[in-house]
Amino acid sequence: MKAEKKEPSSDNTLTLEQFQETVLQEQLTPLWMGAVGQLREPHTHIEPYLWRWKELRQRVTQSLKLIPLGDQGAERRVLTLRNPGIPVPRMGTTHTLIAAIQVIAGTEVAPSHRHTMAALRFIIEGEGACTVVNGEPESMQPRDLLLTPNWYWHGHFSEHPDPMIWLDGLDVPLVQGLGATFQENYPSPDRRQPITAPRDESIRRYSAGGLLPVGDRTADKNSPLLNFRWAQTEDRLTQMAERDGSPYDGVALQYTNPFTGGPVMPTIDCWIQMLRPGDQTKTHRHTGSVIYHVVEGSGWTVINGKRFDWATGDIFCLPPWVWHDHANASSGQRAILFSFADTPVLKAFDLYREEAYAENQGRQPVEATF
Ligand code: 1HN
Repeated sequence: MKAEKKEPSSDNTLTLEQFQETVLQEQLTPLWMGAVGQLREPHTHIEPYLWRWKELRQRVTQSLKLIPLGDQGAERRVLTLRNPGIPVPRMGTTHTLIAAIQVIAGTEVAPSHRHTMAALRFIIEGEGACTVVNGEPESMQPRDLLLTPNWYWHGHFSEHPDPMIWLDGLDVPLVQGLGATFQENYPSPDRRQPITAPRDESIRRYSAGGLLPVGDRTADKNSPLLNFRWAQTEDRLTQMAERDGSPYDGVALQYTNPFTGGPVMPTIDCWIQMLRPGDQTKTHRHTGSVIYHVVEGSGWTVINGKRFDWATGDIFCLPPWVWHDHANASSGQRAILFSFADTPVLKAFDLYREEAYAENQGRQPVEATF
């Protein structure tokens, strides 16, 4: 007779401990073993962190000499900023977004490609470079915001000996997490897309905000204005600063899609904010993660009790649902922060929440410095 072998899972003499141990091996997690605790409020492996411009600039400048662009080198000369909570070689400045620094110079060309990740570029320094977006060259000037939405062809070229350095922002970890990453190269032998539109045509057509060309309205969720020039942004900030300001954000402006009034791209919201001399905001927290770039000035941001002092060029990240407030360190100079966030995604699915810090006159205590 065949010896009868009893499966442990069918043994009704199992203790609870044996049961739990056994089912864990079977890829089953009893909800009563603590998993519910993870759901009471956001838990994240993302840490607040700050990258200093002095160091970033030095590294990106070194990369200019070490790695060529093109077939014998890199497709893009990019250093991505990896959060300490994310293991190598994964990408992530937060759990949904990445920031990166890119440089091109001389007569270099970064070949055209397209991908399902949405991208933005905030220009930091240099001159004489363009991004070609779906056949239209967008000229880059310091502090401009350029857009390269999901599945738009894009490549870069330089026409000036000096390096052009910019901040790239993309929703790479979000799209990876949703299992929707696709990328393809432009299908021509030299991988350069033909130029089919006048340079900066999107500025000509769409930068006046309230006045839009009849017949151009589309159902596209992406802003048709692909370059928000700094001169206009700064003018609006300066005018708003005379009277307005939020207790949590200072003088904050959202870059918007002129047709919808909504965010510039469906997954990424972009802001510019000014902290006037001596401004110090109150503390709040919200769902959604944010990456900040210091455009000008110096100050600090307190994140869950830790103070991060920043100066021009620095980049820092804010994990979701952390207490934060900002201050301008100067009593004479303005401070300006550019930021991008995943908030449109949260808002689209009714997951956006915001909470004010109640104690201590609305400002969290500082317990440590970065
Ligand atoms: C990318 O395609 C660009 O097109 C820049 O310039 C940075 C970072 C991660 C993944 C793709 C670009 C990027 C990127």
